Amino acid sequence: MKIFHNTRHAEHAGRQEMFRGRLVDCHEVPDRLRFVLDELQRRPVGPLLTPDAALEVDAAMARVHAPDYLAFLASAWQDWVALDPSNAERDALPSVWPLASRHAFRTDAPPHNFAARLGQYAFDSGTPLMAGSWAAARGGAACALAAAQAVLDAERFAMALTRPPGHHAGPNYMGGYCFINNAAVAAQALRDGGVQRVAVLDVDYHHGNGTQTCFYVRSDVFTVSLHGDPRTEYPFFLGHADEHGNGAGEGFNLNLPLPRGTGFDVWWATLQTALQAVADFAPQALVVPLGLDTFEGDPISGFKLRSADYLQLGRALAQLGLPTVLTFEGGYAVADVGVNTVNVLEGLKG
Ligand code: Q9C
Ligand code: ZN
Repeated sequence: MKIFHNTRHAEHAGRQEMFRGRLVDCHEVPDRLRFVLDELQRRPVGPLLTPDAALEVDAAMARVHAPDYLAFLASAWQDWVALDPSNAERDALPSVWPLASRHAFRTDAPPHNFAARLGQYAFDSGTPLMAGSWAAARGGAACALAAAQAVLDAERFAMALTRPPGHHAGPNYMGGYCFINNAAVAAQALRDGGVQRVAVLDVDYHHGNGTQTCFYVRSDVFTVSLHGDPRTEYPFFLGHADEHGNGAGEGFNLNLPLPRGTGFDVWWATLQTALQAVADFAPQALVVPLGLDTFEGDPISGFKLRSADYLQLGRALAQLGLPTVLTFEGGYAVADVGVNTVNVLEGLKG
């Protein structure tokens, strides 16, 4: 198993996120990835690599994200500081949104004001953007592309070990601690490399709204997500059981929402449904947005998985018998995220 890690991840280190009317310390911190790397030192599962600098990461991101969104991200920090020089000491968080066109706010007259532009491209105020966010997110996309390339080159398993995470980022928006959708970049890279059918099986606690949206009208990428019920859980506005895909994509999205408080037995039974759906699609490759926030000790989530359960998850994923790319998503019980992640990888390797 090849593991591509993002050497620039720590350049993204948001200070605070808005939560219910106040700023609280960020959950998505650089230590998360350090704990995984530390555990990989103790229990190596494969070589730790960095992506080849020759990989065409900008082209790969542009296959998933809109050009204006990528341009926004690339200059966002500089534009934030230009809005007010003292902003250099503060992370950027949005505070005004256009909602959707059905609410009669115009989308045909894009604002010049940076605070407005940030609101245009972000769906929550929990995703701080700072000086190094773009470099870190772009470095993560390179890891996703490298992992997809490794699988195209006949590696059975490859992981993009990177943060910030990606599965909440859509074609033209950030949110949920995510900027670039690494799983979508990997899935699209597999398609572009000649894989005809790709399945995405998202096991993060939160619905993979960004990935679902990237592929919602397509039949070549089947998206499945097993997550906390959006009626009570973030991201709230997508992830319901009746979202099956649209147009050519009808029947190629499956959501399996579960109530907050769900324990391993019910989660495991639901995972079997997800695995069967993936198998029925008969994909030639699999992408797994791997969130470890299903853990019982996670500070912001509500499932009750234990550390040993992640070995089982790894074994179950391996039984699909598919070339597999994993991306590192959520998981905020920082001291346990390394053990839980490497448990999945050990289970995969068998
Ligand atoms: N104070 C991922 O797991 N905020 N994103 C919840 C908790 C959003 C999670 C509020 C959670 C986003 C990749
Ligand atoms: Zn999550």
